[in-house]
Parts: sequence; C-alpha cells; structure tokens
Amino acid sequence: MRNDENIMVTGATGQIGSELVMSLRERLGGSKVVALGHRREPPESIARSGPFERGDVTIFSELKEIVERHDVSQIYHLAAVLSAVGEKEPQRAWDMNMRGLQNVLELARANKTKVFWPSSIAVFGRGYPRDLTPQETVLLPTTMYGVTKVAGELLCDYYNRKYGVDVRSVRFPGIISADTPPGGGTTDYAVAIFYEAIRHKHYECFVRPDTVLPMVYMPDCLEAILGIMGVEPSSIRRRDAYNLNSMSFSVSELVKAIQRFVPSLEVSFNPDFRQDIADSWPRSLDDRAARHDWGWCPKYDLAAMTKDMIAELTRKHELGQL
Ligand code: AKB
Repeated sequence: MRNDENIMVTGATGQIGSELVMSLRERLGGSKVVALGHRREPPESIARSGPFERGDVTIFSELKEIVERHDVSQIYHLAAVLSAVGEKEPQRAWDMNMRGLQNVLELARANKTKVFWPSSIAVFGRGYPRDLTPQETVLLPTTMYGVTKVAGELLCDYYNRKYGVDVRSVRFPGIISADTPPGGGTTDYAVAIFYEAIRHKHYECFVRPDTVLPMVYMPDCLEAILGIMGVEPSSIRRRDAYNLNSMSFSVSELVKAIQRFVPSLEVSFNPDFRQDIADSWPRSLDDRAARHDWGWCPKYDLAAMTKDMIAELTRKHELGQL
C-alpha cells in the first residue's frame, strides 16, 4: 500500500469498519483514511484520529462528492445490512447492499479506484457440500442477504471484466471481535456469548448447541483484507470472491472453551429463525485458492481466540467500558 493514496472506508462505525479504519490509520497516517458512517456516532477513537464523514452509500451524489473532495483512490466498502436484519427488512437489505455496491463500482469505474468489498458464506444455501465447501459450487442462498452477496459477487466480476475495475473480495465467515459488536447477523451469538460471559455469566443462545459454523478472529480478518488488497492485480485470479477458512466449532465447544476462563458461565438455548439460516451455511470451506493466490494464512484457532477475547473484554469490564 502506497502512502500517497487516500482511502475511504464505508460502514466505518460497524464491526469490521471501526477496527479497519484504525489499522489503516496506524499504517498510513490519520488524515489519509476517511471514515464514512451513516447512522451511528463514530467512536471517539475514530472521530479524533482522522476525517469522519456522514453519508449514505445508496445516494450516488453524496458518495461522489465525498470521494472527489478527499481525492480517494481506494474504497473499502463495508456498509451492509446483515442476514438476520435482512430477513426482517428484505427490501432495505436489497436496496442498501446492491445500490451501495453499484454506486461504489460506478465511482471506481470513473475514477480508477481500487475496491475491497466483503462477500460472505451466506452465498451458500441449498444443494452444496457443507463440509470443506468448494470454491466453485452451487450458489443458492436462502436469505435476502445471501441473494445480495451472490448478485454482488457477479457485479464485481462484471465490473472487472467489462471496465477493468480492480475489485477484490472474500467470503467472510462469522467474525469474532472485542471492539465493536456486530449488528444483525446470524453468527452474532459467537460474539455475544463472550460479552455475556463477562457481564452476567449467563447467555441465552438463539441456535442449538450442536450448530457448527466457520468463524474468524478480527486480527486475521484484518490480515485478509490488507493481504488481498496488498498484492499485484495479476495475483488475483478471481474477481467474484475467495472462500476463507479459519476455525470451525459448535456452540457447545465454544461454551467449553469459555468455561476454562469463566467456569460459572451458564448457557441456555432458545433457537429462533436464525437456526434455519445457520443450518443453510457451510461448516467449513476449502480456501486453497486464497492461500495460493494471495497468501491467506490465519493464525488464530478456537483456544487462542478465546484467550484473547476473554483478556480484552475483562480489561474493558474492569475499566467500566462494557
Ligand atoms: C451474518 O451472520 O449475517 C454475517 C455473515 C456470515 O456474513 N456475519
């Protein structure tokens, strides 16, 4: 990454955005990274360390004005409605996820901007192998979020082939982090359980104990984003999205791992509509293409991630920040 470039991160107050902005600012300098948020107030760390813009990614003119004013040459487009909220508000999910992405790709076409856009394991749904899911298989999602991710992958591939837009993408599994909690996803339980273990020693889980999903810890998630964006365009052989695999565990295994640090944690189960979504997603993925093409190599497993999460949330709790 060159430090004469200006970067914009959309969805900058969200789970990935809030940490990606800080990581990019540490590398490039605060003034080089514009954080774009829509509804939420920015955390103080983001507001203080560089430019923050309020804007709506579905409004092309707003986005264009901000991109041009800051002379942006790379966009990390993270603003999205996730799977669970998307099932409650499918029209909003379509509008936000598709219009936002197309606006970003149109700007990228006009300004020769490089783009990162996250796809998701939600592209899978029916008729595919749930273990070591291949890079190329049937994409029949069961959620509106998944529909927007499949359509988004095709749109990225189209803009690359038709207009040469340098867009790069990965299919993220659930993301676990201790900074900003996720909002409105199906994999949110794997984060919420840590917060509740520290705060109340009790968590009511909305999926069954035997539910297995793939997950990734935030430091590896950031490495994926910076890794795929850091290589030469010729290394990127897919312009739809790469499968990523890191760790997979059942809820029971996660509970046991946390109980090593919080033995009094109790978890009850009350599955809701998110169970069906979880049951339609892969348990693990074949990510050989990502490892081969741009060097994806996650470091955290369940034990290392759990140790880190507990230490970080305990520290925040002691400081009265939880
Ligand atoms: C969600 O649960 O909706 C997201 C995802 C897997 O893309 N975390």
